Amino acid sequence: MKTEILKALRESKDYISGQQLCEQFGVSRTAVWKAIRKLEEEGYVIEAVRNKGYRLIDYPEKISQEELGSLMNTQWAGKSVKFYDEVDSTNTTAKQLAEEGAIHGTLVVADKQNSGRGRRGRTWESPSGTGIWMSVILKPDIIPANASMLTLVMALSVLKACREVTGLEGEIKWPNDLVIHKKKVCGILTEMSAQIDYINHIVVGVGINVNTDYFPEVISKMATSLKLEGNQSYNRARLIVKVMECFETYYDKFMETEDMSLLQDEYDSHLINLNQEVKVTQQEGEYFGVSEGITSRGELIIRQQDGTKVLVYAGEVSVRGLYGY
Ligand code: BTX
Repeated sequence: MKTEILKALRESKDYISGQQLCEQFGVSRTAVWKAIRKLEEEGYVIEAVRNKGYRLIDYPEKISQEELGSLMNTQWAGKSVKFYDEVDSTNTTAKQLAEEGAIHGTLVVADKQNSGRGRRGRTWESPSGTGIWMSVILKPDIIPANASMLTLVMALSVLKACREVTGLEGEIKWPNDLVIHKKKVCGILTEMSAQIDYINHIVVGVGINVNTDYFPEVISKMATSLKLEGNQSYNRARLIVKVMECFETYYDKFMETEDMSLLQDEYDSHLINLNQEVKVTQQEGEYFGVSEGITSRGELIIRQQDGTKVLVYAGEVSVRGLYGY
């Protein structure tokens, strides 16, 4: 009820009367009043004027079930949202929910992660009150080999959403990082449960440093936040909603061809070190070459010094000069 009332207050340009809210949601005057009181306790500033009704004046910078539910205007991405104050990892929670039958597009968000995960067992710093730690559950009808491209689709979505909300221009470090001024502001972790030819579910986890002021010493040279780059705080719930809106659009484009054909040019235009020398580090060793952008399947094209073209599927491209090394 709180979510619906908040949404109605948000969408109304003028005062909205108690009577109108009662009729709209089929509840009593007392129920409306109680919901308004609860919202006020949570930090919403709601003006109440006799004979006119209620009007939302201000809202808190916090993420909550109601805040996300009342802001979300997407068709499917994040339409169903689960918010937690604290979890081990939103990817782990999302996987459990997916196994229990959560629908395609379900979004899991936490204010804090106790064991936020990066790739290959690395950790992801996820303190309370500062960042966006979230995972989207997807159940697409595509072959498992196409799933890893969804990391790229999400990278593009986060980049666009950050630009629209903050005006900051990020760059993509293939395949899964977003950097601003050569420091990491966002990481993406895509995990999948699949049979040989069938996907049970995919979880795309996103970590964005939004209002972080300080990082632990070990990552302080390589990490940044939107606040540190933009010199102001940003509303996390609004950014989450914007990411979901962008993701919905890009995902639908991805599904038209089930690859990056329609997104390739846009992705390349944001690729850090495009047409510059990069060092590719893989298990077998490392080599140098020029990054020439992605293929329609999301692989990174590297032109080696002898002219040979290599397609990088997995492994890590570390870029010379990036992070100061
Ligand atoms: P990654 O393996 O590419 O990056 C992890 C590395 O990034 C760490 O080893 C550390 O050096 C650095 N790092 C750790 N925390 C931060 C941070 N907050 N900001 C910048 N750099 C950091 C990237 O993995 C994928 C991260 C995905 C995180 C999301 S959060 C929601 C979801 N749940 C979950 O457990 N993981 C994902």
